[in-house]
Amino acid sequence: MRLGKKCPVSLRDHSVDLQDLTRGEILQVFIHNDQYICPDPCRSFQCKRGKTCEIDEVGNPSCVCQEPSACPRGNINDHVCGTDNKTYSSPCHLFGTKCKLEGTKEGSHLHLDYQGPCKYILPCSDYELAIFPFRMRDWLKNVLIQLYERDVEKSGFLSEKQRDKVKKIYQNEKRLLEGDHGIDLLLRDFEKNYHMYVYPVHWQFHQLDRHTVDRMLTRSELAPLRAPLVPMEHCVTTFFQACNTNSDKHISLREWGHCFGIREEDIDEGLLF
Ligand SMILES: [Ca+2]
Repeated sequence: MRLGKKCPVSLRDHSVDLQDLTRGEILQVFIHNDQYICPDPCRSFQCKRGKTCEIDEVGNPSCVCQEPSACPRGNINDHVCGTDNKTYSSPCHLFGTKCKLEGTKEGSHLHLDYQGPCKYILPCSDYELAIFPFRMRDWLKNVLIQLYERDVEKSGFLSEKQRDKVKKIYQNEKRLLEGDHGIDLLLRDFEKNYHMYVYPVHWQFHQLDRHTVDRMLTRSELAPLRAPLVPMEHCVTTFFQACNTNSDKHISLREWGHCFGIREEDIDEGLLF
């Protein structure tokens, strides 16, 4: 049941006394368990990052730029570095700033570069770049093995299909155990046990690929992997730039597979699970 009463913003989502409401033209109050409730039109209204929901004069919700100064203050762990090489107090501050710059060149070039305050990132040498995929592939395999081990204790970390796949890697006696391995060992292992690395590389792509229709990783899809790694691994940015061989801003599954050394014939959409 709705009544011809207008909800003041301060009472949104609260139960109210009808006398407290001003008579308005908008039907905004509903009755729930014998109480009058002022609904909050913003409650189920989604805004994209950098925007926040606001209610206009006629009571309709709309998305407006997040005012950076109104962002939750956050602590030092929330700091992020923007591609403008400025430290922002939190992603909210960065994306609010980006929103306010919408339509400008500065705004379109502003992205979250990495987590943590801006710092000097060492240049990545050719040698470091060349060995990076070996280290990262090994790491991906170990992440999956760890998930598998946790899943054995308490299920819910992997799907059944994933579990079957990782089980084979886990049970392989020739598996290189977790540790800080020298490049020679990683290189030899990749040659000898190449097949163990194929699924982990696909798995990571699938984890990141949120809009699965195009089978492409956009900058924002790559961010959950990239942003926390950059402060620790100075080759991450160069590596992913090099992966994008046709420089079109997206990393396709083929580009991804190639940059991890997966052979053309083993790059398989069927392994994206
Ligand atoms: Ca590309």
